[in-house]
Amino acid sequence: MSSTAEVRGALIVFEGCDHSGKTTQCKKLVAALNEKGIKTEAMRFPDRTTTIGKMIDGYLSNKCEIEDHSVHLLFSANRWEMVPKMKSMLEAGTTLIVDRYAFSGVAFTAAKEGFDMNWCKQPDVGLPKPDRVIYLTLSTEEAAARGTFGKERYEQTEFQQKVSTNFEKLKDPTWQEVEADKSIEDLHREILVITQNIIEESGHKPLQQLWS
Ligand code: 2DT
Repeated sequence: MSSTAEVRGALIVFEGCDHSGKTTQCKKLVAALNEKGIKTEAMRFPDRTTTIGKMIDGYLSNKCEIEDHSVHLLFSANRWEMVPKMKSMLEAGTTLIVDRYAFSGVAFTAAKEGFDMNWCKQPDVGLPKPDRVIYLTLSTEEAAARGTFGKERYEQTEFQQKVSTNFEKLKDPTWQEVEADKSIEDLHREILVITQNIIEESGHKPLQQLWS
C-alpha cells in the first residue's frame, strides 16, 4: 500500500488521432520525468492485461464480436478497475502519464451509428479527472504522409475523421492542444516543459471528478 505524500502526483492524459505519436511521446516523457527525479508511471487504456482487457483485445483484433453498447461499457469498466491503483499512486506523489482515457471511449463509440455523446459519457462520470489532457493534432496532409492504418478495428480513414470531430466536441479548458507536425525530439521537448508546469500546479489541488 502506498502512503500519502505531501504533494500529490499529476494525472496527465494524452489523446489524439492515429499516427500523432501519442505512445512514443508518453514513453519518452515518463523516462525523462523519472530522470529528473519526478516519480512518474505510465498507464494506457485499454489496459489489455486484465480479464476485461483481454476481452477488449479480442474485440479490437477482430477475434470476436461484442455488441457495441456492451463493448463501450467494457472499455469503461477497464478504467474503473484501475481507479483504486490510480488514486493510491497519485496520493503517494506519483505522476501518471496516461495514453488514452475516457475521451477516446466517447469519441470512438460516438463515431458509430446511432450513438449519442451524452449516453457515451455516462459510464465514465466520476472517474478521476485529468489535470490536463494533452491533445496531439496533425494536419490532414501530415496524417496522410504518416502512412496507412493497421489491421485493428477502427483503423479506417472515414471512421477516424468522425473520431476527430468528436474529440473537438469534448474539448474543455483542461485540454491543451499541441501540434504534433514536428520531429519526435522537438515535440518531446515541448511536452516536457508543459508537463513539468502541470505537475507543479497540480500538487496542492484536490483531484476532481470527471464530468460531474
Ligand atoms: P490503442 O492502439 O491505443 O491500444 O487503441 N478505444 C480506446 C475505444 O474504442 N474506447 C476506449 O475507451 C479506449 C480507451 C481506440 C485501441 C483502440 O481502442 C479504441 C483505439
